[in-house]
Amino acid sequence: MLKEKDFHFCDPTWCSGCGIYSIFSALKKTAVTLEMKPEETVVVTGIGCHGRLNNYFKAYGFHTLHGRSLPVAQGIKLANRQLSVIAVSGDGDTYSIGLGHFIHALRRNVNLTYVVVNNMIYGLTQGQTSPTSRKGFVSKSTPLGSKESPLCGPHLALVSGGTFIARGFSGAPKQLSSLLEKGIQHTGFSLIEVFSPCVTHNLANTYDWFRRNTFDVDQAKGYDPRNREKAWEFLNNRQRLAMGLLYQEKSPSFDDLVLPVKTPLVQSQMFFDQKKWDKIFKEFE
Ligand SMILES: Cc1ncc(C[n+]2csc(CCOP(=O)(O)OP(=O)(O)O)c2C)c(N)n1
Ligand code: SF4
Ligand SMILES: [Mg+2]
Repeated sequence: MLKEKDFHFCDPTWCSGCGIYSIFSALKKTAVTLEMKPEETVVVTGIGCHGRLNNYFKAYGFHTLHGRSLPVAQGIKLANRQLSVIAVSGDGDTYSIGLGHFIHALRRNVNLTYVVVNNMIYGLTQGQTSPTSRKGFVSKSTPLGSKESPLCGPHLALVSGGTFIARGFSGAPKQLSSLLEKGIQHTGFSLIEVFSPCVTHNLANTYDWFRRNTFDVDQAKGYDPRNREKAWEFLNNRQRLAMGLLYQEKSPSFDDLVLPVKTPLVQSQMFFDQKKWDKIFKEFE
């Protein structure tokens, strides 16, 4: 049986105390629990501090363009359904430049896991306001305080047809591992947004801030992750941000609907009809 060290390629260089360390650890733990294999796993990342995760996690990796981890991850899964595909993105990567991909991936429901590292800031570019930054947030790009309302990823996921919507916190590693486990086992697209403090550039949304401003849905009255209305209600709480497994439904994945077998495309028998091909070519002569 593999151990966590088997998924550890090299030591990360994130700032000391960065929340992403905890996500890296939780991912290694989950890989061991689910008996995943490095050679059957792909970690696809976007651009940002989160994007370095695939350099450290021992598996196949693809460091894509800014906001583009989802098209690549979906393509990989559809080309080889035998792989476990985990995409890792950021709040800027997903909710700014990658927002269109996010919404379509939710309604498409390809069988993969999407982790959004939400530190409420652009970390890699050294501290600009992001779509999840709180109103009034002072940063290099909003020195007078942000005048825009923050966007809520899980809310968007719920109205876009998401079938697994969860939110974890890098300060709560046990819950995070459990959410990752459930997300990877879910059939279809699983979204796990993770509150992950950027200790260098975001001095407002600290570990303490998240502890004070969040609540766990599974402790709340009437909690049932199959209940869409309840999830909506939890997410509407503007005072405290909802955490945990917010919503899950059973629905066939896109891969199940369009690909009849699990054989990787590269090993599939392609039925090539030379006559049909010649006919098509003739039309262009
Ligand atoms: C097309 C393009 N536009 C802009 C950038 C500059 N850029 C790099 S990372 C980044 C934001 C990253 O923020 P986030 O996704 O929140 O990641 P974090 O660093 O916080 O993990 C931006 C705007 C880029 N690399 N490519
Ligand atoms: S800049 Fe922020 S997000 Fe990036 S590694 Fe440092 S603490 Fe983490
Ligand atoms: Mg960020």
